[in-house]
Amino acid sequence: MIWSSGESLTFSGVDVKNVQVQYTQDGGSKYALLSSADFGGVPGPSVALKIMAGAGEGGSISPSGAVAVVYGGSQTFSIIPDAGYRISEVKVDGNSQGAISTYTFDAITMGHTIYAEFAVNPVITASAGPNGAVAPPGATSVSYGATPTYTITPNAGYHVADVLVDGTSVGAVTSYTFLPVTTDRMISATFAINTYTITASSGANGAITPAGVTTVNYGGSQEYTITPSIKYHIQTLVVDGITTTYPPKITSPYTFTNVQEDHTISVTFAPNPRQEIFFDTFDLLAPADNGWTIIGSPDWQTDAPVSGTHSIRFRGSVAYPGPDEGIYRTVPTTGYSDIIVSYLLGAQSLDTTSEGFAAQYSTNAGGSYTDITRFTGPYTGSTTFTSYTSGILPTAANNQASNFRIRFAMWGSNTNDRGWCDDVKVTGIPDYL
Ligand SMILES: [Ca+2]
Ligand SMILES: [Ca+2]
Repeated sequence: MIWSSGESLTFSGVDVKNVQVQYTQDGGSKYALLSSADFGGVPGPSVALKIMAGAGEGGSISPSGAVAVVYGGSQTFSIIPDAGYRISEVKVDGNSQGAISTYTFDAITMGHTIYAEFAVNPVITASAGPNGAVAPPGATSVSYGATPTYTITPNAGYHVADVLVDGTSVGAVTSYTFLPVTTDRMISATFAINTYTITASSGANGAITPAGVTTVNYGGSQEYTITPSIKYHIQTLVVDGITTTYPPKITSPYTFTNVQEDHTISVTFAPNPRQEIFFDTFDLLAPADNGWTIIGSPDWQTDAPVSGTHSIRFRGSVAYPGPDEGIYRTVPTTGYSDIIVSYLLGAQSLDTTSEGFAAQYSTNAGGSYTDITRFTGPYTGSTTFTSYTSGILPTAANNQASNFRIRFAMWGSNTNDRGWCDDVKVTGIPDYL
């Protein structure tokens, strides 16, 4: 009701104890709370019916301050935390109401207080070492009691080495979910480069280096040196189950690059093929024109016996011991082993033990000779050419740059004592292809 100054007001009711009066003074609206003691006269400006609303650091309450309320009315307050804060407690008239976000005063008959307090939300601080990430990164404010999940992601070629939560290892995990978070927490991860193994092996007669298991970092390289034994070559190279059969002259090393998985490499070796080092059929050049040194006067002849168009004939003389006639030459065997000499020989009229015809070799530049084949009288063999092949000559014949010689020599009493040779061949096994 509205009344004017000077009017009298009558309140009727049972046991009226308090009446709030709103009145106008100096153009402003004011309130007075009248108690039974005041009935009969308004004692001038009086204490208004108010609710004192306040908030601590980290949030606000709305409305706030001295909130004028109507007697018998109601008033709702909202409690709003700032970002990163939460409501910790709301006290109404000094009594905790818990962490509530709204509170309503109903049937207000007296002044009240309401005060909200806030607390900082827990913060999870995440960090990552080089070569990986933890998400979400950095400091993240989380709701009180939340159970956030963190993801640990290594860079390509790396893996999680360890994850620490509050300084304690939880293993090399890629995901971690916090139990309800009520305090500040920390999570950190370290990463390590991936490593792979390369397993190398070889068959007999050669080696691969490094042999066995070698560890290589992600993206790394590893070179293998493949070394056949002397007189052998790489036959097959098997890399990750794929076989390459090498042509005889390829012995290159093998390199794995940008390693991103385990590998295997194995190699087998095969003997080098025997090769011709020297061959003279005497058909195109006279011996003196093909590097031979001549002793006496052997014939470069075309009449029988003959292989091809020409052969060499030796004859004895009265000047025993000889050799009366012969030819010899140096055959470099550098780079070759297991030397074998072959030739065609024939002889006749070797009647006495002082007559003979021999194929020989020397490993000391003619300082001494060793017989390979010798006809010594009395010899009744055929004058027909017969093929002869030495066994593998002693190791001293191997790799002779200038010392290895072959010689065909005749010892006889007269010119009827004869020997022939043709198709002189020296072969060896190359040490390396
Ligand atoms: Ca010939
Ligand atoms: Ca004779």
